[in-house]
Order: sequence, then structure tokens, then C-alpha cells
Amino acid sequence: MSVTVFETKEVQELLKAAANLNGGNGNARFQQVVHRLLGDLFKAIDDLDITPDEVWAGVNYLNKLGQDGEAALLAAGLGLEKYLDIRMDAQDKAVGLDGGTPRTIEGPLYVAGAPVRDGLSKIDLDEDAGAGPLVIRGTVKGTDGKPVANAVVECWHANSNGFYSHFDPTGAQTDFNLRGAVKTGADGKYEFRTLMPVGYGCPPQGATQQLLDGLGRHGNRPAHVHFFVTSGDHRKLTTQFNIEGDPLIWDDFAYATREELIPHVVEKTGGAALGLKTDAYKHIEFDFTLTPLLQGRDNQIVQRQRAAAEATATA
Ligand code: MBD
Ligand code: FE
Repeated sequence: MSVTVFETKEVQELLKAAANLNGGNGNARFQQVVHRLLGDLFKAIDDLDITPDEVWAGVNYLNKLGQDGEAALLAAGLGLEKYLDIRMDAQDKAVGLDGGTPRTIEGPLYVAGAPVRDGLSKIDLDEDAGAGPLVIRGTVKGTDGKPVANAVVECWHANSNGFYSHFDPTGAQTDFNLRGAVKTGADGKYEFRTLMPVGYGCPPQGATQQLLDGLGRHGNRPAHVHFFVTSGDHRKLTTQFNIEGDPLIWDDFAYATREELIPHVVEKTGGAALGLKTDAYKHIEFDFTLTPLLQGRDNQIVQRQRAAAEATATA
């Protein structure tokens, strides 16, 4: 039977006690956030008459989510990470910081520590019979259109099975396969020689896919390449582009697609001279426009737990 108890003194006192609001100890911001989120959950249980069985299913789900190490993956799939982008976009607009390459989500699969090379890096370290060569290149610029020297472009993407090195369940890839970092010279130019990625799919037995199944959603992304672009004089850019023509471009389970982030893929020959595995290759030209610091500060730096590895000397 549906009852409403949320507004009672007993429940309001319980919420305050649980969050230790006005308790003296603890972190006031943390208490404020916990009080609000717990209150929103309590209210939803009242409003939707969520049953004890449903609550315990949810609690047990959180255990599986943690066991699977998929909380950040679920954050992407539920649009939480996209929502943070929408808020940062609105903040930029409010202070007039426009004209940069649009941001889009980082996702959970970055690995810090890729070797930094000058201007160019060949990042396909492992054989991948299913993937053809891809050259990605462009210029890092400021909003004034001038090239940015000493910017570092970091890039990471999946192989032809949609798996990322360091997170590959088959164990087939070495550390930093398909991950790299390039420092620009005075011309602002960067180039990656790599292989064409395939779209990612959530682990089929994992907690994220389980939740998506319940919603009747798929857990797939179109083929894409991630970037961080950093430069001391500009704000850090976190973005990706999608591979033109992928059928999931506008059906990304993580909602990262943006109109400005779908560069043309051009067919070229001459790959042999570039050290590519076939003469025919695909070429993507993609420039990055960085935005200036805001009152001398980069307000786009996001702290989150990230994987890290040591680059081997030969890599
Ligand atoms: C990915 O490759 C990705 O970019 C995101 C956001 C989520 C899961 C896998
Ligand atoms: Fe990705």
C-alpha cells in the first residue's frame, strides 16, 4: 500500500542524523551532498512506492558494480559524464569562453604515462590483422588561429576488436598499444600513425550491461579516438572524434557524439613510404582549438582516478 512518510519529523530527523548535519565533525560539503542525495532517494522511494525487494536488488547491484570495477563505465552509460559536459559548456558560455574545439567525455579507459614524442608518434605497437592503417594529423591552435607550440596531444583508442590496451580482457595488447603523446613544435602540428579502431561494447556479463539490458538499451559506442590536449597557456581540452560512417555515430551509449567531432575520413595511398603496413591508408585531418586560461587558471582540469603505467624504453 502506498504511504507517504517522507515529510514526517521522524524521517527528516533520520536524514539529518544519517548525514551528521550540524554534527560538528566531518566535512560540511560532504554532509550537505549526502543529506541531499539520501533525501532524494528517500523521497523517490515514497513517491514511486519502491518496494523493499527493489531496494535490496539495487543495493546488491551496487556490490556487483564495484566487484566488476564498472562504476565509471556506468557513469558514462547513464549520461552522468555527458551531464557534466553540458554543465561545463554552460559555464563556458556564461563567461564568454567560446570558439574552442568542443569538449566531450573522457570515459574510463585513459592510461597515463605514454611516451611523449616530438611532432609524430607511431602508436600501433602490436599486430592487429583486422585493422588497416590510419594517419591522424592536424594543428593545435589558439582561438586567435595561431599555432600553439609545446602543446601535448595525447591520444588513445581501441583495436579492431573494440578493446583498449591495459583493459583488454583477452590480454592481447601490450601497455600503450594505440596510446601516445606528441609535443608540438612552432608550427603547432601533431601526427599519429596508427590503426583504424572499432567501436567499444560494454563487457556482456558486467554490471553496466546488466542495467542497460533492464532498460532495453545497448552498450555500444561508435568507433572513436580520444584526446587530451594540454598547453601551459591554455585550458586542457578533453575530446574525441568519431569515425565517419560508423552506424552508431548518433546512437552512442555514452552520448559523446557532437556534430563538430566527425571529421572526414580520406582514402590515400603512399602508406609504404610512411612505414604503414599497407600502401592504402585512411587519413583524418583534425585541428584542435584551445581556449585561454580563465583569470590565469585552467578551470577545466578534472580530478578523477586514472590508470597509469610505465612506458618501456623501446616503446
Ligand atoms: C569507451 O571507449 C569510452 O570511450 C567510454 C566513454 C565508455 C566506455 C568505453
Ligand atoms: Fe573510448
